[in-house]
Amino acid sequence: MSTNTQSAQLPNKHDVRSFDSEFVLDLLKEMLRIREFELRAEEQTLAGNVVGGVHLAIGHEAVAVGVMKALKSEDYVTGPHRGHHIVIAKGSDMKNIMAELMGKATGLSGGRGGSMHMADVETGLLGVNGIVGASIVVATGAAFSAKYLGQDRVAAAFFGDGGANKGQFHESLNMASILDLPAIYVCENNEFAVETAVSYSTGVDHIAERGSSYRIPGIIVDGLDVLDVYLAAKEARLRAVQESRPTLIEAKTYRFKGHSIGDKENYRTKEEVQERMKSDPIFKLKHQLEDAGWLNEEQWNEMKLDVENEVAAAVDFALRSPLPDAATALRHVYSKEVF
Ligand SMILES: Cc1ncc(C[n+]2csc(CCOP(=O)(O)OP(=O)(O)O)c2C)c(N)n1
Repeated sequence: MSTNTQSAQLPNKHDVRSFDSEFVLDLLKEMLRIREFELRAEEQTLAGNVVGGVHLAIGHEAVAVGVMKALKSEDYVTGPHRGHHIVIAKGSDMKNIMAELMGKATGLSGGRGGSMHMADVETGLLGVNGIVGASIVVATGAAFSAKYLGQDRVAAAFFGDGGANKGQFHESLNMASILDLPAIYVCENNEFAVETAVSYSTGVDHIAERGSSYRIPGIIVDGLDVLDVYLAAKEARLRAVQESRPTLIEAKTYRFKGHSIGDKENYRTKEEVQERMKSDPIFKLKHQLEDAGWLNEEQWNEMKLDVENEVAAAVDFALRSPLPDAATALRHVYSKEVF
């Protein structure tokens, strides 16, 4: 049960008390689960237990959690190479996600995809993808299929500011507009594509402005504020379901870690990162909850312990899991189905 009385008014992103307290506490826990997973994934990578490249999404938690809470479980989601937060927020089991990072048979994609290529059709996750821009195209196709089949579901694509400079972005938004597709395009603008600053690579001040070229509403949100992201995504889903029209959301965020583990980060200063970390989305919401009287130190410690235990169990499971049988290496390479 909620501890606050429900207001008949629409929630206000500046006032945490205009939301249901349990709902907001859940947002906090979801972000904490992602943060803890990422920190332990980094540790496991540095210990040599992870195969392939790993791109951490520390700083992006509010984007995935805010969008996913606005979606229904049957909705489709795609994501880019930086995707652990998306996979966790969509609802996949952390044990299988950690095992996938370690290339184990129990991994979400049977240990064949690694950090950048996880899919979970059961949860509607059509895959995170190492090809920059590909997530946008796949979600556009999923939105088309949902509309064509008359299903009451939408498709959301997550991608970076670099992804928004790829041809697929423009082709997809144009197609979604002319075909009236129930699609939500979520640009996680973390200001860099590897080492290239968005101000250097992008011909507009705000990526959301590009929506107008395709008659698509473009919404700018504070990607470090989960309530702001949630409200925009809710509006976008409503538009997708009621009007079958797409939306472009630009979430202004920042990645607190390097592009991938091992990045020397010569393109920005330590001071800049430290300054930006003062806007940590998790601590922002924690303070809002404390100010509202909905969270005290004891409850926070309990929440943290729960999350730490869950992630520790995932690491343990992954470490103990077997590698895939070498005899199955060619399985899934070719499809037997012919359409
Ligand atoms: C088609 C393609 N080109 C280049 C790359 C190499 N690459 C990997 S990540 C990346 C930058 C992506 O930046 P952005 O889309 O802003 O996402 P971010 O890493 O900032 O989350 C590039 C160029 C790739 N994976 N795919």
